Amino acid sequence: MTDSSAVESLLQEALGIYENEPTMRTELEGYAQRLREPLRVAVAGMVKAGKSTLLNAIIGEEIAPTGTGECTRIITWYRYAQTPRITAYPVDGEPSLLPLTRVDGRLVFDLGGRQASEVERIVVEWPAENLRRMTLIDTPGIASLSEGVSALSTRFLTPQDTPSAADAVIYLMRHLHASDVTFLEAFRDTSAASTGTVNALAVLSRADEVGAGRIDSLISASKVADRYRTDPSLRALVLDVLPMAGLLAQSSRTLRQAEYEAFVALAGLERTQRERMLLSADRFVTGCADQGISEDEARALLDRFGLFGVRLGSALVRGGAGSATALAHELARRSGLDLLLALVTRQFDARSSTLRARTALAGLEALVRTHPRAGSAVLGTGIERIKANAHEIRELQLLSALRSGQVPLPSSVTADAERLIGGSGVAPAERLALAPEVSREEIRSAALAELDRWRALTENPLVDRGALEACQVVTRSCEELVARAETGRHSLEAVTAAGGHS
Ligand SMILES: Nc1nc2c(ncn2[C@@H]2O[C@H](COP(=O)(O)OP(=O)(O)OP(=O)(O)O)[C@@H](O)[C@H]2O)c(=O)[nH]1
Ligand SMILES: [Mg+2]
Repeated sequence: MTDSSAVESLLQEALGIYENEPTMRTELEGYAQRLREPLRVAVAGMVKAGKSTLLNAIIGEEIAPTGTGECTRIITWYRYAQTPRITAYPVDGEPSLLPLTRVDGRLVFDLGGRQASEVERIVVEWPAENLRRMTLIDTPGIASLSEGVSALSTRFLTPQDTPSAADAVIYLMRHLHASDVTFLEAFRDTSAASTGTVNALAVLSRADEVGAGRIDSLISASKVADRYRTDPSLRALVLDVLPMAGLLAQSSRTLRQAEYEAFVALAGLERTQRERMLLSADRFVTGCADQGISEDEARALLDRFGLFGVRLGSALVRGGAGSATALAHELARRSGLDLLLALVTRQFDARSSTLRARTALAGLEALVRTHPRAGSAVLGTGIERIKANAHEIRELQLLSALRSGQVPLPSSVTADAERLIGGSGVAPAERLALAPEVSREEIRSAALAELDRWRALTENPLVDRGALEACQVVTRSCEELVARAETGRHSLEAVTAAGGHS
């Protein structure tokens, strides 16, 4: 039985036990619904970290409000639908549809005279490909200037008694602050109840500003991200850290022909002249006027790409980007967007059902604990049984424990253990550190070698008791890899079907 179907049956059982309690039923039905929907990924971080800009880059359109408007203070959901629609849910009263209004290509939310504080949430349904695999939730900045707004996001993402409204989080930060760690700890512990799993990705955002907009800014940002990746306080809380120039990513995904032509004009200038122009925003605007690019156009280019993006764009055209499409692809790649999307695929999509099942289990666990009823003890037993059998959940728990240094494994094998349980991605080749295109036979033999090694460790009397359990989880992961390579199947059943060891 897959995680989801076992959890779904348990939720059905719970619906029977709480039959006459509408509030509990609604909560339980909500968890069941979440199992069937795409993964919910929140974009979170401190105020002005670049969350909405990044979200637009992922969606590929400028639909989330960025900058300073009122609507940046409202929690906004972006769900896949074939027909665009925006619905506002007020704190009091019935939901209402908002008009689909665009200004300069950007979508603007017209609240119809309401204040942002009167709106509980906005739901945007939008036909964007990336929303098919995950529902994105844009959240107002944590530790924002307005305490009320900050508290809104914190309550939403890290509530006291229920699991988080998000199954996973992309957390943006410009520098690592104590409050980032505090938030990520709360997200891990609340969302996962007592399970202690890790389900966040960190983005070092606005990476173009790290090197003051110089062309090598992204390299400097990568070095900072590398440092954060090994930072002891962050390692146990996030699966990975990635630098990103979100503004560049957003603008490359929506690059216009006229912008491409402006880059071509800049690339055609004599070198010293161009470099002088690109020294500051003011010089750029003045210099553009001499080239027949109006002040408005020059400012728009800066707003959309930043000085770094303008520098990089014209350098890429000089380097041979021969069309708007070619330039857009190259800018998106350099911005870090492609890597982030690949990471989301590896770490979130591939674990989607596990993460959703985990949310539902955490919700049910909290509900049974706070509202025990005659017969509800059986639900607790059911939760424990699923958790013990749901190997993917145990992998996520172990990952968090290994990374926070709680497991007394010899350091020589810790990195391999992390990788085998999916720390670098859950695909077999990723777990075994093999090239993506290797044959199934190669995967099988590599997995068998690992299996032997980890079995030997579990049988070694010198291995500490605390480490033994970890070795058993890793062994189980190896068994699954072998079974999968042998049967070509992709689930826990593969092991049982192969007559293996569970
Ligand atoms: N240079 C640069 N500016 C950026 C980048 N990402 C966002 N910005 C700018 O930073 C400002 C804030 O960006 P938003 O995307 O609105 O940030 P946010 O985190 O959603 O802000 P709040 O929702 O208000 O907390 C805007 O003016 C963006 O244009 C980036 O990668 N580079
Ligand atoms: Mg925002």
